[in-house]
Amino acid sequence: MKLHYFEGSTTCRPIVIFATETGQKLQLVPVNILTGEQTSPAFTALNPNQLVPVLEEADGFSLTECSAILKYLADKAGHAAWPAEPRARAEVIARMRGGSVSASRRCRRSRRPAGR
Ligand SMILES: N[C@@H](CCC(=O)N[C@@H](CS)C(=O)NCC(=O)O)C(=O)O
Repeated sequence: MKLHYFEGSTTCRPIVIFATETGQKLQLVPVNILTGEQTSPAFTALNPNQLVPVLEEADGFSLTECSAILKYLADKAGHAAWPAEPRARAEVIARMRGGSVSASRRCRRSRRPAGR
């Protein structure tokens, strides 16, 4: 699997950590969001929203959104972090939604020029 990612991204890092923890090999494909590589035609074809992370399988299946990618990886690994029991699963969704929003905000803030 390929992960299109940016080294300093708070939405990419959890995926790299979780894949490592669950023994899933990722081929890391750097996308420099500071120089605008996320707006290239090739990357835009992968994610029209022009955001990392994007996970890409060898058969062409691709997935955006950090929390969706984490759940997909947990399903593939049969990991308890993504439980089948409805209430436990709903709690994971609630916690991940909060984490994703604040991580994404932190990421955008860190890219803003000083003083803005
Ligand atoms: N909701 C998305 C947010 C992804 C996101 O904000 N990615 C940032 C890096 S942390 C990005 O690619 N920014 C590029 C840009 O703003 O042009 C997710 O959770 O995956």
